[in-house]
Amino acid sequence: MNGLVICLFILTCFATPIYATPISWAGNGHSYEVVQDVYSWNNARIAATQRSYLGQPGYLATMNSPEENLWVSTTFSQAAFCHWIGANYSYSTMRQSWYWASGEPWSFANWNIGEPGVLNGIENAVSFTPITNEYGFTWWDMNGSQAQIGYVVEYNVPEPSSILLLVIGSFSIFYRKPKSPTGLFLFI
Ligand SMILES: [Ca+2]
Repeated sequence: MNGLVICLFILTCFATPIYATPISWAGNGHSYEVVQDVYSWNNARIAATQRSYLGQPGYLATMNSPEENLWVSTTFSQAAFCHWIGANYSYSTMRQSWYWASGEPWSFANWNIGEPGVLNGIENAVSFTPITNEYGFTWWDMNGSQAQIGYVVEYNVPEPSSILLLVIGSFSIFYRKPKSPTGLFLFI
């Protein structure tokens, strides 16, 4: 699928919103952002690992469930379609299958109708399409050496509420009120 041509055409028709910071999904506590830069799949993969958020390195996003795919699609909407995600195809005789570059198990796919084409070893990388179904953006397999208009990054960072609870918990462990001579805590 020559998705790049289609994506560039669609982008001329729609303004895409930009998000300043990654956004957290309560479903797994991970944070996500879209980066609009014209990269091949492998260069996008490298660029994603060089980004960081709250001290955690990024990686090309993995859609591990219908819920995750739908959340990313609805949260970022037009900013995310036609962007690379972390799926790639291995042509090694040992593997010959789709896999996530992050190493996570392959448990879900949301191919567009007629995909994946694979096309004799040419279409080996995956991007969102502008077409949605009940699980959000469907996927194209594309020639990973060609450029796509951006990529989606995922970070394994806790939700902000979890970080706050961790800080409060740590503070309560290290902070103890002084005891009175009778052994009771002084409430001052
Ligand atoms: Ca994921």
